[in-house]
Amino acid sequence: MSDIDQLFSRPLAKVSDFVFDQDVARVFPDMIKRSVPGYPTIIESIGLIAGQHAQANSLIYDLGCSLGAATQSMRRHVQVEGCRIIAVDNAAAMLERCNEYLQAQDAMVETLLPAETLQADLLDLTLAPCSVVVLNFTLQFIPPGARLTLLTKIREALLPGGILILSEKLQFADPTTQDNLERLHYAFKRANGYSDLEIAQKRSAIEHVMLPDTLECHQQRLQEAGFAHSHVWFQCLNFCSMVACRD
Ligand code: GEK
Repeated sequence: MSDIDQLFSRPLAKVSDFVFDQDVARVFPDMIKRSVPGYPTIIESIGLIAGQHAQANSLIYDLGCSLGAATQSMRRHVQVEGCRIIAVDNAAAMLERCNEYLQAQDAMVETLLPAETLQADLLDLTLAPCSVVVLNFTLQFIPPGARLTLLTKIREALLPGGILILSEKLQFADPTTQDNLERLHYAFKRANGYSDLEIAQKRSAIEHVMLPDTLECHQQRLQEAGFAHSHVWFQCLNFCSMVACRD
């Protein structure tokens, strides 16, 4: 169903800012797997973590769901009664493809958690009370000035005992750490078949669109948003995932 990512393989006269359009939707599973170290492990583990924290008769949100990989994983792992997933993205092309994947999953497995998709900007979205919220590599695309407001909105919507799973690319304050992990990430991409040209053009396309923070910045912002506790449960190179607990 997914094509090989060759979007940046030819020299481009001008590299435009990255957008989640039909071309990206077509190659997205291949692109994210070859670009984000540990992505399959993170997706599978999101299902396990949600399975531990999802509460009966509650909502689960997958915010910035793309093609719904985290939603599909949670549908496989969450066992409690009466749960429902709302998968939200503002990109129509991504959601169209997400719906196809969810329908294919429905056709293969009989008893799955109900999931619906919603096209909306996360900054305009009103969240209903929920037990689990997933932001899997989404916050880094939200304008930095709006990130605390979004996290506060999530914290306020979470039920007692509720959690946020937050995965992000990390920036490092120490230049040596930053340089080492960035070079290792490029080596990872090269080992997965991306050329130096593809890596450079993708980097130009993304540099004004995806703005990573340091781990310390995330931890402080989560605290400011009112989360009682947060911890890292996964890190591979400069990519990490955290769990933040409401109380
Ligand atoms: C996964 N979680 O595979 N409102 C709604 N959606 C947004 C917004 C916004 N303001 N900004 C960006 N997005 C997925 C991967 S990708 C990460 C997430 C990446 C959406 C955007 O359209 C895209 O689908 C997603 O956030 C980010 O588990 O490509 O590195």
